[in-house]
Amino acid sequence: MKLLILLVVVLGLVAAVQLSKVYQLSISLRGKREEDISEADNRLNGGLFLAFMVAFYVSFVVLLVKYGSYGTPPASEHGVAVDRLMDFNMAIIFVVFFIVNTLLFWFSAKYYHRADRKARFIAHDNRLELIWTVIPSVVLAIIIAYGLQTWNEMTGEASEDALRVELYSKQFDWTARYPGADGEFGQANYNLITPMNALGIVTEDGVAAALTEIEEKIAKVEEEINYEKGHLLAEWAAIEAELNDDHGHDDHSHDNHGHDDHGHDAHADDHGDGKQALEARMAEIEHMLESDKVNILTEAAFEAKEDKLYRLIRHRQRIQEIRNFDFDGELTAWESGMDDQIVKGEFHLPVGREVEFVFRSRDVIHSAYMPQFRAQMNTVPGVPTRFKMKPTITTDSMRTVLENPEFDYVLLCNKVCGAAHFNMQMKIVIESQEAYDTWLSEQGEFIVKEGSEEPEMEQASAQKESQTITASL
Ligand SMILES: [Cu+2]
Repeated sequence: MKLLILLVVVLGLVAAVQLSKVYQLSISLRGKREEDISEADNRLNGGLFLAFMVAFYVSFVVLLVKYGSYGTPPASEHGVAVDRLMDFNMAIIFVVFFIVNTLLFWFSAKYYHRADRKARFIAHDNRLELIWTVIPSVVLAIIIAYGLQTWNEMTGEASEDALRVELYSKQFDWTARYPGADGEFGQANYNLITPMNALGIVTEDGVAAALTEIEEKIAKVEEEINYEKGHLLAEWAAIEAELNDDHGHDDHSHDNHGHDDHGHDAHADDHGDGKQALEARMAEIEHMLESDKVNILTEAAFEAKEDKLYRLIRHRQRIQEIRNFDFDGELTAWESGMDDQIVKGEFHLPVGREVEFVFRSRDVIHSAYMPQFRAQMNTVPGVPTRFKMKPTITTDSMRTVLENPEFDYVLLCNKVCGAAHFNMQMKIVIESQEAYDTWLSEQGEFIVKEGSEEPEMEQASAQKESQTITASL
């Protein structure tokens, strides 16, 4: 099909070239020069300009009527304001659009070239300069002032009793967090992100779990480094050489053999003890070489392992610092995260109550876009962003209004953030305060209990998530 279209385009171009050649031939046959343009030609072109203007305006109006609506009525308080702002801007743009284009095409048609007419030359006119400077300046100032006012209303301080919800983005899904009974979000730290603690919420158990996980990783890499066959053999050979060399002398001139920095310092102060220690180490190496933990690594892979170990140790240190820094003998900072409620797949909001959204991102810039509420905010790693809004129409009412029982509000990612960006969405349910309270009470609280299995909500939300994905596929 694509090939067919391409063929038609190519053949069309060939035909056009051939026709223009025929036209040129016919002109030269009539004994006219190619660049001679008659007044009839100019008049025709002028008329065509007018015809184009009319077609242009008709198509503009048709498109506006067909696609000009925003789809759904605004479902939030500030959504109404945003639509009003948009309509105001569009009204100004339409007026300017019609004035400018009418002048453009009308003048082209009216003043087509005629041999007996001479153009008037105006070098400068202060009055004109003033008009086309002052009018746009005033209009732009009004647009900016009006826009800023609306923006400030959306991003201004939320009221005391506003509901607070955090939306957390990562490639490629959304997570919503409710602050729980205490109304306070627990602090979060990216160093604490584990499969069980996807938002990195700071709690004592969370820190303990993250430390356990990192200790396991460190132990594994250390083992891989310590049991590298090439390095073990080299160390063994070096000790043997040193022992032979040392025979009868007290010579410590042998320096590091490139592996002693892993904590197996073979040097000792006392000659006899030193010899004993070296022999013990040799026996240990022989034993280690027989173990099935022995692995063989290239030099590059070995260095990569050492790098990894260094990074893991740094990571462990940062986790330990959270404890030193935040704990400080006071429990509240740790406790406020414990009753946080984390939901995936869909989140609920009560109708008619102000919501303050806080946005965080784990990896790249995403954008939280809630089209039916006319709301959008970038989510930026390391920089929490926020805005407030008040939903005014429940999901059920909107379904009735739109006569679409399938309708759902949706949170989308509006930044092309990677391969599965298209599927980065979350359902929003707007309902009565009572229904919302019931729903919220069914959501589990966030506590990573030591030795417990995966938190229930993680499983439930994973299920929901897979449902969403299947539904949208
Ligand atoms: Cu995204």
